Order: sequence, then C-alpha cells, then structure tokens
Amino acid sequence: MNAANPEYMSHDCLLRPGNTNCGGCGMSTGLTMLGRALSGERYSLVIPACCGIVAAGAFPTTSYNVPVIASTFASSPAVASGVAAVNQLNPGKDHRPNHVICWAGDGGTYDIGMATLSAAAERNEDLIYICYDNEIYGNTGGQRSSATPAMARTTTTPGGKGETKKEIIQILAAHQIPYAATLSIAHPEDFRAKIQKALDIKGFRFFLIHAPCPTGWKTEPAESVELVRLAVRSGVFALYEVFNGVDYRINVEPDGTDPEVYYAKQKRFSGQEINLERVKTSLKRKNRRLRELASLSR
Ligand SMILES: Cc1ncc(C[n+]2csc(CCOP(=O)(O)OP(=O)(O)O)c2C)c(N)n1
Ligand code: SF4
Ligand SMILES: [Mg+2]
Repeated sequence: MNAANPEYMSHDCLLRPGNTNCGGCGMSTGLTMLGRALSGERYSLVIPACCGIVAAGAFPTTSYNVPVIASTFASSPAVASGVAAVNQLNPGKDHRPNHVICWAGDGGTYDIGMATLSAAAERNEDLIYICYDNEIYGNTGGQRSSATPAMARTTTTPGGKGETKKEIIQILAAHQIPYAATLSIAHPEDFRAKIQKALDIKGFRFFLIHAPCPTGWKTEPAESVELVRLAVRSGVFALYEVFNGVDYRINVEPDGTDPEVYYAKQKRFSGQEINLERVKTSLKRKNRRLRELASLSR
C-alpha cells in the first residue's frame, strides 16, 4: 500500500494491515501496542536486519506509518544516536519532541549490536531502544541467540540449548541508564504506562518485550498472548523496571503458576529431557534476587 494514501494514515496504526509477518507474531502485536501508546507523538524508527525490517516491505511501499531507517545489523544504536542528534539540531517551529526509537530483535541486541548498544547507553543518548525478544534469529530460519533459553531446540541447537539466557536488562542497568524495563503483550496497560513514562525521561531508555514467534517456537499462533501471560505468571519472564541502574520495581508478581505449563505448550522444548526441578530452582533464585533488589529500592 502507498505511504501517501490518507486512508492508511490513522495515527496510531504503526504497523498497517497487509504486512508479511506470520500469524500470531508477538513482534507485530508489540508494534501495534507501541503505536497506540505513542498515539499523537512524533517519532521515527531505526530498525536493523530482522523480521521487523522485512515487515516494512519494498520501497516505495511500506507497512509502517512513520519514517523508518533500515540500518545494518550491528549499527542501529549508532544510527539512532545520529538521528537523535540531528533532531536536536532541528527542533522544528513547534518545538514538539521528535522521538527516535530503535526497534531491534534479540540477535541485533544481545549479540551483534551489543558494542554499539553499550556505547550509546554509556553516552546516555537521548533515544528509546526496544528489543523484541523472540529468543532466536527468526528471520533467517530460527538459529540460537544468546537470548534463547536453556533447553530450547533451534536449528543450530537441535538437541536443546545448553547455555542459559543472557540477562540483558541487568547488563543495561549496569550502564546506569535512566530507565530500563520489561514489557509483555499480555499486559497492555502496563505496556502503555511504561512507554508513556519513558517519553517524559531524557537520555537512554531501554525496553525488552517478550515476543512469541509461533514459527520458531512451534506454537499455536492463537496462543501467543496466553503463552507470554503464562511466562509472567510462572516467573519465567519478570515484569519490572530499573531506574538509574539501581532502583528496581516489580510490576507484576508471579502467581505460582507451574512453569511446566508454559514449557508444555511449545514444541521447541519437546523431545528432550527437561530437568524441571533445576528450572524451578533457577527461576526461584532469579526472582528472589529481583525481590531483594526491589526491597532495597523502597
Ligand atoms: C552482518 C550480518 N550478518 C547476518 C545477517 C543475516 N541476518 C539478517 S536478519 C538475521 C537474524 C536477526 O535476528 P534477530 O535480531 O533476533 O531478529 P528476528 O529475525 O528474530 O526478528 C540475520 C542473521 C545480516 N543481515 N548481517
Ligand atoms: S518468524 Fe517469528 S518474529 Fe518473524 S514474522 Fe514470523 S512469527 Fe514474527
Ligand atoms: Mg530474534
């Protein structure tokens, strides 16, 4: 569809219908929620190689309703830093903020973009970085990344991944950035509130969205939202914020749901031995640590 067609210019429709993403794609839902949270704001996106940029389509058509810059895989935080600097030099007649948002996958964030991400965070660049985490290199067939959880089968870990998932929020918090937070597409109010909170903060803001990928996770597309809800309920994916690298706040407490329910719904975890006791002990330890950090912040 044509970018200039006013029929498709509803302001909060960030990702237009008719894009090429798979059914049940958590990344697509995340973009829709982002567009709604940013309704009425002026912003542009910087997107590296990932499913998110394939979704844009081929020039001169686009599935996005805002300006998008496609960057190389490793450089999106550096490119976004440049765009933010240019925006500052050109405030426009109305002086309305012109936000720059990096929208990147876990491969681009946890792995190949880590150097430029760390550098932009350390410089406290005035931009919002959002990683949609589908826990694989989805666009190239589902290879493992350092965000892939232990035991998940991917095309490069056919017997299940041996290593554990990297703790990206804590890595970013160690840069003492003003704001870092996790988001879930199963918690739209929390999602909206945190994005809107970030708009009032200057400097580097980082978000992590748990983004189910039915194609790579071997899950039912219609169950995507339910899956990530289970991840929050069971403590597999914690919803929390970190202010200035030190003040932790938990947004949703796990309700004791057995993580097994979450694992059992995904074929990427089937066909191999899962030591559930080990998983539960490790989750308990992780969430206890988070609670300790949050209680120190009160
Ligand atoms: C330097 C470089 N290496 C490899 C690729 C091929 N490539 C394009 S997208 C992609 C996977 C991206 O994974 P992720 O960032 O997690 O996003 P997703 O595909 O899961 O949406 C790869 C390996 C590339 N474009 N550039
Ligand atoms: S491969 Fe996964 S992340 Fe990519 S469009 Fe399909 S569901 Fe979405
Ligand atoms: Mg990915």
